Amino acid sequence: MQKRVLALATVGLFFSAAALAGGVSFSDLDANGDGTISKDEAAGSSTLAPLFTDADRNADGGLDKDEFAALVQPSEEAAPEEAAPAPAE
Ligand SMILES: [Ca+2]
Ligand SMILES: [Ca+2]
Repeated sequence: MQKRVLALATVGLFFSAAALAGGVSFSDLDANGDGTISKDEAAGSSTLAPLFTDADRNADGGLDKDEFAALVQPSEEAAPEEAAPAPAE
């Protein structure tokens, strides 16, 4: 069991959005297999957790496959929505 924890910790060190695309699948993160990565499930990933709110584009509290795909592989075809005002203050 110790080995597994170490392996997970090591994965976490170089876990990035790019690594998400390369090494971790949607189903790996969707621990309960309900088709959505909940905030709790995302919390298991130190990289995905801080990205969660951004990635949850429809703000329903979970990442569906489309949202996850957009996160790990920013689409060249998707219409940019960067113009949306950010509630910074
Ligand atoms: Ca889930
Ligand atoms: Ca969502």
